[in-house]
Amino acid sequence: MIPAYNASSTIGSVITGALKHVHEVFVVDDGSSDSTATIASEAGAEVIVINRNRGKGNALKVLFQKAMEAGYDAVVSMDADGQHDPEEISLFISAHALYPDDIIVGSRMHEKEKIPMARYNSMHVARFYISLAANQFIEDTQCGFRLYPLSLIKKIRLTTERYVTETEILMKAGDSGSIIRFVHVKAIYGDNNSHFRPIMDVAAITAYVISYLQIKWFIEGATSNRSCTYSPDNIRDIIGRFKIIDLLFQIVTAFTALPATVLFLVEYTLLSPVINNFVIIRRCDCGFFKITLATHMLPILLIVTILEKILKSFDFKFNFVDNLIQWSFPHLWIKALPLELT
Ligand SMILES: Nc1nc2c(ncn2[C@@H]2O[C@H](COP(=O)(O)OP(=O)(O)O)[C@@H](O)[C@H]2O)c(=O)[nH]1
Ligand SMILES: [Mg+2]
Repeated sequence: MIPAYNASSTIGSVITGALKHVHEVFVVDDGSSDSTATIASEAGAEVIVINRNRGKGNALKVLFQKAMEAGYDAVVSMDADGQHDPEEISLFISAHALYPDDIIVGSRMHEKEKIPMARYNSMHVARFYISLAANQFIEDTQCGFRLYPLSLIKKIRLTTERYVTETEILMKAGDSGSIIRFVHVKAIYGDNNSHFRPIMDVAAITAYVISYLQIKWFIEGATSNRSCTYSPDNIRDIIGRFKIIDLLFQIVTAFTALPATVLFLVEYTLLSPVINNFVIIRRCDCGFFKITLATHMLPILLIVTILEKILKSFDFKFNFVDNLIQWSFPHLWIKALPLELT
């Protein structure tokens, strides 16, 4: 399944390539002003046209629905802009044969040098928190090249939009006990025209992840031996059903994130003799301290990033941000090995 928006120059070859590996390709053309829909159907895809642009998240929901109605057990999603090589679909299909119940995510993190540094850094920070929310280490949380078992998607209620939805799926699937594996895929960054807005979309993903974790840690902090907190009836999803309340909740949790992590740290430390709370964090063997420290680095990082940008415009070459990010967001998953497929 391919969500597409103004992708007329690449969509044809993506579909032709994909049809070598799968029987059918579904495309959602999302209010494109170019000939994406015509080219997609000429290339052999079934195209669903949405007249007004509603974003990648909505397109994915429409595509999941379509694939379920068509009776499929699993789907591969990929981008329309040529950043994913259709030849690599076979990697996902082989992985699915071994692990039919698990989500398989493409990971590009092994090709750091091919990814623009700002993008790589935001992916590194994102995976730190999204892995904590998903109860397991996920190599690349931002890659749209994935295989989803549809039985798993049916158990999740999706309340977010645009680029947040793919993050929401990983957190909710992992936090309800599913395993998320990865296969290595190529990192392809050419002169692509991205629709991703570096400030607005990163802010939207960050705010959702913070709001999700605060509810998760609130529940985990007060209960013993509980790692999975997600269900479609839990408090986070109830809030998510009301758009304005959800927005307010995300703003409040973003502004209270620093004191809240300190409170969780205290709860983690003081309650440990009585109950086995925060089990996943205990399994990471990192304690809550590193998480609290990392979270307090976020505003510092923002300031350093702005300073570095200003200095770079005067031709001073520094790499503070890169080093600070590697140091502040360490790999926490000592006991749980990354779920790579060999
Ligand atoms: N249907 C639909 N798909 C979108 C939209 N925005 C992005 N996409 C899809 O998501 C993919 C990734 O988006 P892109 O803007 O390239 O983000 P980036 O690759 O992360 O920079 C694109 O190739 C499209 O397939 C949208 O508004 N509607
Ligand atoms: Mg792209």
